[in-house]
Amino acid sequence: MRNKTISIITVILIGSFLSNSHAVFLNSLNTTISLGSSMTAEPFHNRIAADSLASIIDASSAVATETHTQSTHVYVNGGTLEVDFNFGAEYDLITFHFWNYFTEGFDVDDIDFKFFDSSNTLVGNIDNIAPQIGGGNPISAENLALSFPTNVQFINAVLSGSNTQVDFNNIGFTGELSVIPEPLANLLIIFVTVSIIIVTILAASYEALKKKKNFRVREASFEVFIILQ
Ligand SMILES: [Ca+2]
Ligand SMILES: [Ca+2]
Ligand SMILES: [Ca+2]
Repeated sequence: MRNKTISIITVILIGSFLSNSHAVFLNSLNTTISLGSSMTAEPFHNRIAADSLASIIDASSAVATETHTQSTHVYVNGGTLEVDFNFGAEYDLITFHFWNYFTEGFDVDDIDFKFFDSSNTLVGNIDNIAPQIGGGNPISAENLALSFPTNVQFINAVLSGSNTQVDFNNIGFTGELSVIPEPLANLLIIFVTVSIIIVTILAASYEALKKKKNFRVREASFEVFIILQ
């Protein structure tokens, strides 16, 4: 019974690992961000680059709100902002979340994305995304389900404003880990299946041996009992 339970649990665990169907919010826990190659070292208006970059990806969830202040916003006064994201693994992205500034005078008006897989090969791009202005202060995310390419590990993003003002609070993505390559998945399935068969055979042999031993002990006890009689 115990062996059957172990086999079932193993199959369920491997099945859920292979399906990778768990959507995750990608923020600073699983993402790093850096300035794009076109940027100067300190492009932000009143905050240092390290603090501004960190605050782009610090939303705790897609539904988190954030209050715009001089120490939470990300602000380029006169120019564009280019940033690079790295998720550490390939994801199939589902939703883009953006916390834009809440008036037209400073908000982001256009975003261009380039998507790359784990080998840094370009797998797609989405240009001219026009986000809405943020909904008041605190700001809530606008959620955009875009036609993302699959197997995305790196993103290059260029944000601009029609009046060269770029002000926003957060960027986030929701995605699922991309399916592991088929040859590797097949190997894993074969390995697990063989392991389960071996464990089941060994367990059955052990049970049989145990029964045989118990029978011999009972037989010996019976013989002793007859002699004593
Ligand atoms: Ca932030
Ligand atoms: Ca604007
Ligand atoms: Ca706008």
